[in-house]
Amino acid sequence: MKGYEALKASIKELDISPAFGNPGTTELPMLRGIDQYYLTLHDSIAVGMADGYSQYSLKPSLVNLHSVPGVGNSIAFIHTSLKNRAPIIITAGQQDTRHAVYEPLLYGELTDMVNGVVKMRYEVRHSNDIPIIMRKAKAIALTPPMGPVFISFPMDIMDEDAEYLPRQYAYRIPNLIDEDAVDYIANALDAAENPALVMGYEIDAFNAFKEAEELADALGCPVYAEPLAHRSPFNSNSKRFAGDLLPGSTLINMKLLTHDLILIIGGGITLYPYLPSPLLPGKRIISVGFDVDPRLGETFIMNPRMFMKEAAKKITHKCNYVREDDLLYMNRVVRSRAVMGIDYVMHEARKVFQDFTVVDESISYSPIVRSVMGYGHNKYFTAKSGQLGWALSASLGISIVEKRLLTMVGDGSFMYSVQGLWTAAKYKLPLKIIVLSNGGYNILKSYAKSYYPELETADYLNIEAKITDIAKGFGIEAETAGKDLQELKWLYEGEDPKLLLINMDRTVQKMFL
Ligand SMILES: Cc1ncc(C[n+]2csc(CCOP(=O)(O)OP(=O)(O)O)c2C)c(N)n1
Repeated sequence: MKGYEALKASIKELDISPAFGNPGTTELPMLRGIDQYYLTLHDSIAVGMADGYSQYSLKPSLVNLHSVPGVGNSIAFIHTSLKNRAPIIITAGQQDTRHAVYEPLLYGELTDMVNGVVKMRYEVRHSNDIPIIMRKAKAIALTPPMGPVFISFPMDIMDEDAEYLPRQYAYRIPNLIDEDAVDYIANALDAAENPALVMGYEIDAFNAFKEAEELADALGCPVYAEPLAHRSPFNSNSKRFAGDLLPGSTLINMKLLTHDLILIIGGGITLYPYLPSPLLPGKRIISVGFDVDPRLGETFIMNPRMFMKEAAKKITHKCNYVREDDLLYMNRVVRSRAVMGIDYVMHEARKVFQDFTVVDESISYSPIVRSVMGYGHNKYFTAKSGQLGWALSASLGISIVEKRLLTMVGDGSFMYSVQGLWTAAKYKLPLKIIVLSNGGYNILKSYAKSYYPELETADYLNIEAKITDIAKGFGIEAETAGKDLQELKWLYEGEDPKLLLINMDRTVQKMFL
């Protein structure tokens, strides 16, 4: 057996397909070992595609990048996959080791390039090591908090003789539970006067919605979503759901002012922009999950689903929080109809795409997209890093396993990975894309309005592009919505990839303090 055949055997043994990539000559030796391959027309899109696929299916997938140029082009996406806790195995071809000493074309220190953005990095030195490092790579990618790993494959090693010793491979999400810690936390909840729950992405990643609601009902207290959750943190239809925390320290402090104990489960606190107040002064904060943050307070590493199941049996009911109805909702919808505001657009979009999974990069519209479309298992995804271009790329990957998928992107965001449309057309991936067009970088204008008013009208914050023509150029059907948004039904029909452009109100709202 040769090195590339050992790679093939490992991929089969570990069930880590498909592969997403953009190849070069350095990858051709290893590509003989990879069967199921999706081509993307920018290297980084392959990483986003794998990220979406693997987060949705909780199954590692492969990325194949082209040595220094491909890895370099993809660093922001790899960083996003680390933040997103996406279990992906990133590979790249490396120059032939027999002349590496001359630093030939395409040669570079690949493992140094990915330093800080992956959980493990390794350059294969001997073909016998391929199956061994692949086993380790999968295990590390899947160990919570999950994330990307990187392996570099020098060209010549793929044609060396390789030994492959088959092994039985098993992986289970750890059912870790610490009974003493559960008692300790249950006592803390009992001693608290007015506790609050903050839940994060692990509720979705480990499908713990039932246990989360049972715990919230047992306590009777409100559940807030962690700020900028990148996937669903709670069932938003529950009467205990108190909405998203915003990512500013002052705003969080105000929201949680009346609570003395904050129990964070399966997530954390993401901040932006900087606000001068310290975070949650005087509060007792306890975090539970696989991905806990000791900067916030006491931490306990446990499977969050198992923890909630056990804790719900031990605590006493103490509050009776029930979310108030949003009585002004229809008022906002009607008022925004005249100007094509986001409340109207989302009200109409929800009627058609209610039970779809949403991939969101709508930026300034995101708080409303989240609240109208709602949270549930595998129902909402966005990038945790703030990087643009992710949503279209991730949607390509998710659409391999989920046909009912709606991608909501801003016109600015759309342009970062626009050639992803080619991949959608080539593989007939059932994308339904809504581009919310306001002619520029609205969030930057809004930020400027609050902090740097002289920049609000800067011309470089405006962008105009013929988005429907661009989509058609890649072979995607595209329409522009009229005032009554009838085209949403057209977008819904069939399984071909389609794009709908909605020309939005261009007023710059004051979104920041
Ligand atoms: C890769 C990358 N480049 C630049 C930015 C900075 N950035 C953040 S939001 C934004 C504008 C997004 O515009 P759009 O998608 O149209 O949404 P809008 O703000 O108009 O709602 C930019 C350029 C970023 N986050 N990521």
